[in-house]
Amino acid sequence: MQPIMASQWEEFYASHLPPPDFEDNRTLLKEFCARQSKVGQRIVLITSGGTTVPLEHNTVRFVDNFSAGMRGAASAEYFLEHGYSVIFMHRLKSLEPFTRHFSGQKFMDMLDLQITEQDTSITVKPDSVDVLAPVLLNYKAAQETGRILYVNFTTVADYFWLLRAACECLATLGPKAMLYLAAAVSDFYVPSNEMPTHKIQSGAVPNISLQLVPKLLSPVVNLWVPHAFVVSFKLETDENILLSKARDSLNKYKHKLVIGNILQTRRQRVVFVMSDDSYEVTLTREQMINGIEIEEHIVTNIINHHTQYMSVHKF
Ligand code: PAZ
Repeated sequence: MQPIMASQWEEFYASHLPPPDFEDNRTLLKEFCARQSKVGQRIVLITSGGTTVPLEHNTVRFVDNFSAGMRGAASAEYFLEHGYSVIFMHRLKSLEPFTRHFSGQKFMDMLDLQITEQDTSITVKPDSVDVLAPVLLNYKAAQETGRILYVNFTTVADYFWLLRAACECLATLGPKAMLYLAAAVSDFYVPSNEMPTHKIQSGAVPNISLQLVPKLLSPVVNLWVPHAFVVSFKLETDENILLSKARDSLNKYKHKLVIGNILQTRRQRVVFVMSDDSYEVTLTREQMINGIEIEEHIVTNIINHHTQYMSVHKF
């Protein structure tokens, strides 16, 4: 009898341990999905931010990428506004829904400090109330209704373990589950058995050999959540290949939708690629000046496709 060959993604799991907080996150994911499923909620799993590739087991140095997590964090807010429950699976310390509006010094600049002999108080500056209030209102609504779960990853291996665990929980929701894979996942990694244990010394130029990270879309679509509405993102820097790369990905993995974007223009233009159609979603200059975010339009468009998908795919 021929031995059964493990696929590349199976080998990746076999050679990378789960992160230390994995079992806790798995429990949180299970409980969250069970609660949302009980009340008939639609759930979107949003992946957001970049993964790191450690160069040492005791990691001092790692390979990273540009992703700030803006796409995922902004989209999470719009999905919540449309009544979805959200699993926000993000890179630790990348942008998060709601707090993203006040990153850096912005939050401090919104506050006034009054110190008297009797007491100390902090108030929101009058001209900042209009900015803070709507965000705070939406944040509190999401928290109080328990419609958002935050889980985080750092390395590409953490991402792998969390994604599979999230899919296991989402599978029970059938077509009501959506995957919105906006994270910028590393394409290359240093195999565990080729990685030094300790910090690479600075005396000599290291010779680092990278391997291809297996693509998870195949098990996601075929094994883990075969009934879910799966949306992936494709980032390129060369406009000439964007559409063909997006279409290649759709043809290969047979999921529902690929959203293509170009690094420099990703905040104002994306292209939706489906099996039978493709179209652009863009912001005008005026919309950008008025603070409209492209994620608002991306999310509205996707929800229309998801609703249509659910109407023909009963579970
Ligand atoms: O995180 P961000 O807002 O800075 O950028 C978003 C993005 C470009 C990472 C996302 O839209 C995307 O294309 N993600 C997939 C990248 C890829 O693997 O091709």
